[in-house]
Amino acid sequence: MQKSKCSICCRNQETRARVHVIYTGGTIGMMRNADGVLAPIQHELPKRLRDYPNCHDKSYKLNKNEDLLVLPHVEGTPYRVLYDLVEYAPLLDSSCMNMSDWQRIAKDIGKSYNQYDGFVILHGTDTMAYTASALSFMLQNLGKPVVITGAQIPIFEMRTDGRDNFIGSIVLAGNFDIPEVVLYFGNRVMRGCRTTKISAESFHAFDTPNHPPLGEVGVNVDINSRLLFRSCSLECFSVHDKLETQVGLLLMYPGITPAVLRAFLSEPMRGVVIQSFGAGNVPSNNAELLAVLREAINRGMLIVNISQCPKGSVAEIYETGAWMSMGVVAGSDMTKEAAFTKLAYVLAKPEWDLANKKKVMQLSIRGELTTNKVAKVNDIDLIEGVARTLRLSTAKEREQMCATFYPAIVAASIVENDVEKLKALKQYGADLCDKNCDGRTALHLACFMGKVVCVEYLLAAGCATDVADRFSRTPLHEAIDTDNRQIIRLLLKHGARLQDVPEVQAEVLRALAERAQLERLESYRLAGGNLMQADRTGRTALHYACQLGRQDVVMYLISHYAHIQLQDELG
Ligand code: ASN
Repeated sequence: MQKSKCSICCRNQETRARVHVIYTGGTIGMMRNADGVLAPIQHELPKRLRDYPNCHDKSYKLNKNEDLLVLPHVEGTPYRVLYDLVEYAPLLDSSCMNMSDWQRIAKDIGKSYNQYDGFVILHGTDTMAYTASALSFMLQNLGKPVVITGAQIPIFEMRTDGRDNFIGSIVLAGNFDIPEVVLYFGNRVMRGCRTTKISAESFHAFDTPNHPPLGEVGVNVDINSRLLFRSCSLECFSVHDKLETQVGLLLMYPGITPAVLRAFLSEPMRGVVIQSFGAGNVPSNNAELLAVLREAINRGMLIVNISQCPKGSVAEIYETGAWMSMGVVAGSDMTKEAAFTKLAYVLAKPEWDLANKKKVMQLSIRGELTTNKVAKVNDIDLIEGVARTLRLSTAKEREQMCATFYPAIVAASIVENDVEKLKALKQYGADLCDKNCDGRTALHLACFMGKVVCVEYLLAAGCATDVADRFSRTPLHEAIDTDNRQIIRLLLKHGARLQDVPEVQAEVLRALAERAQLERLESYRLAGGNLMQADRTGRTALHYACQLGRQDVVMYLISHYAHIQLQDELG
């Protein structure tokens, strides 16, 4: 693992990493009170941690002014992790937490971001997935691990999951390049905004139903780095500490009345996540209910539709899902925790109008939902960004880099049928007529993909029509092989000519006739193929079609022969 050490705290101490632990409450630090029930006890955890040999190594020599806890060396990890712990007052059972607590945690991380290599939040399990999701959104362009954990049994008890969760989290935060808010519980590292609590008793209390865990801590710590979410933005880390509090989460149930729904959606509510049935369905036979929803949307309320099934996403596949076209945002496969906290975050962005907010709700901004659409990064900006990051200065270096990037971006633009991007690339200096290592051009690809507008643009931009690749195929061959007559005509209009020599033409025609590929025969003819072309033995496609009894092919060929002969007779 490549870990960038914090230059402030780790100067001259190559093997050290520093982690900041924020203790908010939860079972992990609870004890039985006078009534015999579990409650968080102020100051106990920081005091006792020093006496647990697997949480603090007393033999480690700290510098004079350092008042830190030291994790004993963990085999297979590169750094010795030193940590400090702040305890919030009052310590809370997470059921008592609200948005202001998320804001406090986010701000505290923001304040000390540069002094630590990673952060651990000790938290109750009941609302941990909400806090993890909220932090995922509030901590923008995060570049360090923020690990949230807790326990089902207090850390002070003999049998506890708290100690493993605590130690594992510190190891992760201090040693691994995980630029995400993750929830660590029951040996699994999970993306914070994908988690949900699934058990009040099991040590495996959390799951990420629609996304694989990011890693597992067993004999080894296995992080699947390909699954990690990394911010693509060139902006630095920042905390967005505003949240819209007038948001709600409503579980749809059979028989819900319009009056209940109206009450829930009434002012001052600004956004609501509705957990609908199955794949996003509501009672579409209840016109009054639908009218209440429509009215709220028309008033400017942002309604997000997610499924109450933990697995799968919403989609308009039933009549009962048609309400989504009213202007409801489809929340894909987001958990209720992610959808709710994302809505609070998005609604608190003054720089976005409602249309933008709706758009962002449907995009994956922290890996919280599965989508086919990706947030569009302007490719040109991307090139600029890479050039800046690599500190490329000479024109030659930039040219080399562009030569590497442009073919891929040109190809992607054609696949997306995005002529505007092709124009921008041309303006920026991309050579749209360039060949790749197979001698193929953008025009080959556009013809093959049947992207008519791109073909038109490339031809108008002066791309050569008769470039043959290393398999002797021209753009015209691509159009023939996809039977795209519109493109065939366009190419011919711009001077393309079928370059197959007579023997090859005869060969192609024979194969098409034998296989009775009438459509292809017609495409080949339109592209300039000579249907009467004889092979070396003097036989034409008609001979072979007759021989095999391909009646339809014979009819087709004769009609064209007759046509040609008639023309000949007419002179
Ligand atoms: N009620 C506790 C809490 O959420 C549950 C726990 O932490 N296991 O604070």
